[in-house]
Amino acid sequence: MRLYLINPSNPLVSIINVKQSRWNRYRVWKPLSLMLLAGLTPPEWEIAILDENLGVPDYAAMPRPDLVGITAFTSQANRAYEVAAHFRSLGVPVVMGGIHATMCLEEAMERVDSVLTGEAEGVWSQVLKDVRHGGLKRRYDGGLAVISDVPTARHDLLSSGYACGAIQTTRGCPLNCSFCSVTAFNGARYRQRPIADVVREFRLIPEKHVLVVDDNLIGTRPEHIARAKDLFRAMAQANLRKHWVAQAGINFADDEELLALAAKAGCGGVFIGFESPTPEGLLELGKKFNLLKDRNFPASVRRIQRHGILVAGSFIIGLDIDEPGIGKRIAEAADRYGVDSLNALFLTPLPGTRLWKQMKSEDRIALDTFPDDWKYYTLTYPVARYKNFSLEGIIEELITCDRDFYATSRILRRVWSSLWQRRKPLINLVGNLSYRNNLRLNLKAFADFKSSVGLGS
Ligand code: B12
Ligand code: SF4
Repeated sequence: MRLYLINPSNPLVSIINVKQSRWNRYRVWKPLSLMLLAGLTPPEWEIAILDENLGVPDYAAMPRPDLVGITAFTSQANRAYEVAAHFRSLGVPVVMGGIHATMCLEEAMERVDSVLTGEAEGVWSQVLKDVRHGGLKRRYDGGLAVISDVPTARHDLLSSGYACGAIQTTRGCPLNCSFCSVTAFNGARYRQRPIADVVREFRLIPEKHVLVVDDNLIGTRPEHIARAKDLFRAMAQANLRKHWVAQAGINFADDEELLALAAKAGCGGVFIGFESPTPEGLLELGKKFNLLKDRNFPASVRRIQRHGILVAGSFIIGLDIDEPGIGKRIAEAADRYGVDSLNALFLTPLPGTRLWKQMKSEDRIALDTFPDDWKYYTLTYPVARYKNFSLEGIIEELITCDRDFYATSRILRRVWSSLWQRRKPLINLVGNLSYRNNLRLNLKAFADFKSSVGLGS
């Protein structure tokens, strides 16, 4: 029995042809869900994981599979349906799973043979049995898996073409930000994998650099932090020799022992969602957590960096309280906080989130020709009706934000300070130049976007 597991591309994101430049290997990330699904699949199935981000395969020239499994974030949904249509026209059954199919069940059910909502661990073997017996059901619901049932992903199946491996050590997030799909998918349940499983799996990752895909690496409560410390201790003890980056809350900065252990375990960088430069903005987004303990952001960032860990800061633009000039204000805040890089994104109503429900009820979803418009739900295009901005106006704010933060004088200051603090100056320089280079690509992408949504160029 032959199984194809497919990660569809979004041409607006996958502007990169990996084969054109070695550096592009650093800009594609492994689809861990498919590697994990492969880990759940019994050996009688011959599996190929096909990641369209490495180039779209010539499906017609490939042997006919017995089953196709497709994953998709919302931004990949319409390409997922195109791929599904191709295989269904050959009579091959197609199962879809992942965040988009879970949040937009009816839409997906109209376009594939079967949808698996929630997590696959508890039901995937049943799906495969049903396929063998010709009795595939229209819907399976995996709910939330028992965390110790998460198998080791098949790292051997996708070993070339990428600079970084991927692993997951926790699922979910204890917080509940209005714009985020994670709590919509997981409930507010935060689950931590057994430490021995994580260490064993780390050893199987062929790459030296690893993305830890957790939404919130350390959690919020004392017991979460204690377990994170135990994990880092075990990783350091196992002498894994991996360099990894992860996402964490700003509370990562609050515990010197945690930081020292993370650095010892190989942590080289952390993505932190600052979201808004004002307390009102944080309240609007449901991220009060960042305001606790009279937080001093520059001091927190500095504490993390002192352990040789780079900080990438993320902000959201287009809140109801944001006013013209917000782009400049975000760039100034990020500079003041001292982050090594800035990722500013448009407020985007993703299906299933509180923000989606609110904007839908207020008729504020601007790009709503679905599934086609899902391709713009990358957080890098404005897709809603923003309170104080036109679509053109908000694009200008984002361009100003990026131009200000990545101005040559600011890049040089950041690189100088990382050199002075012996904190990966080369990575800092390359990272900043790469973001700056993207600014040109973004201008082209915005011009194309404006003409396709009828705003002129
Ligand atoms: C790693 C990651 C990335 C990586 C992608 C790596 C990759 N190629 O997969 C990078 C950094 C590139 C990325 C980019 C983006 N991401 Co992202 N990302 C994640 C993150 C943190 C982890 C994904 C992961 O590996 N999870 C681990 C796996 C095991 O979990 P899983 O995917 O849910 O899979 C389980 C089930 O869903 C199910 N399943 C999944 N697929 C399938 C398929 C079949 C056939 C079956 C049966 C079952 C099944 O079984 C699995 C095991 O139980 C998630 C958050 C999250 N918790 O998922 C956000 C997340 C998926 N990303 C999100 C977003 C918004 C984006 C971006 C659009 C914007 C951005 N700038 O971040 C871009 C778009 C990329 C694109 N190509 O269009 C949102 C998506 C929401 C949505 N409705 O789509 C999430 C949920 C984060 C959030 N805060 O809301 N992302
Ligand atoms: S802290 Fe991050 S992962 Fe958690 S709910 Fe907020 S945005 Fe989502």
